[in-house]
Amino acid sequence: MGSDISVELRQRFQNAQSVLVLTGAGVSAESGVPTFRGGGNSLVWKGMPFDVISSAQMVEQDLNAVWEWFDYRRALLSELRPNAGHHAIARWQEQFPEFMLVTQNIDGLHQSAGSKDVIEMHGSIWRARCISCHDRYQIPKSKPRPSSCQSCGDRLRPDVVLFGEMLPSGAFEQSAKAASRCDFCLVVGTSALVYPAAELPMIAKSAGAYLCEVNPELTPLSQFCDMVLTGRAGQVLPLL
Ligand code: BV8
Ligand code: ZN
Repeated sequence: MGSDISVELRQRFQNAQSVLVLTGAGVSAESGVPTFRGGGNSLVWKGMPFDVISSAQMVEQDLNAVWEWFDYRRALLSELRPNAGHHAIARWQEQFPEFMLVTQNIDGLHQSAGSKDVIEMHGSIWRARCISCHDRYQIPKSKPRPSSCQSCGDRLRPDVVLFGEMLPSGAFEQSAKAASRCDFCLVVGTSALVYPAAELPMIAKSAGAYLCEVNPELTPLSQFCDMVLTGRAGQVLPLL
């Protein structure tokens, strides 16, 4: 890998006017955050596959189980730090006339690395939302989460987009708009399986953007990319 980031790729990136970066769980892997599907096995919690425990249906069925799963993940995350990949992306923020970071991750590590105006398509594990009045509450690290809504007293749920749920209003539209305007789209650490996030690189491609993927494995997106950098985010992104 190393220095064989082609001159062409580096030139295209450095001369880009409008950059869209889309990240998935892989960008946090080197920080110690388990990915969902990497390495062929999918994350399981108490015998339930990840897309069962992280689903709208489970919030209806057993909200306590959903909180147990998210409390466990927040406890894991509170010890973890952004890696060189997150920091490289944060450094790019001011280097282009237009720059947008869209993440599928809910871990908040991009913000910890200094990225601003991050579009969190799937919400944030560090926020809770009231199931009836939708009031939102920050969940401080290593502190117990608020138990009920201060406005209406109803129960809270993670402010995260679960399978079968709509994305935060405007998140997809804003991301899709950036995708249709960008001239360089970098897709880092995603298996490109989850929609509608996985549509973004294709929107960029059809709008004429140069599409570059960074992933140790090939994905369904790889065939559409102008450049596939087979490697880890923490290794590759600082080289860009
Ligand atoms: C919706 C929050 C519509 C929860 C998440 C059939 C066909 C098509 C679509 C569907 C379908 N059946 C159902 C759907 C819709 C579903 C979907 O897309 N399912 C897929 C799985 C088939 N989508 C939804 O439900 C979405 N909502 O569509 O609503 C709707 C319309 C009308 C009315 C109502 C609803 C909501 C999707 C959001 C779900 N929430 N997360 C939580 O975290 O608990 S998704 C979850 O998967 C995470 O957000 C994660 O980010 C996301 C995608 O996974 P990745 O980020 O790609 O991570 P993954 O582990 O898969 O891959 C890691 C990659 O990193 C690998 O490629 C690996 O090689 C690479 N890697 C590893 N190490 C490194 C690395 N890369 C770089 N460096 C490294 N070191
Ligand atoms: Zn409320």
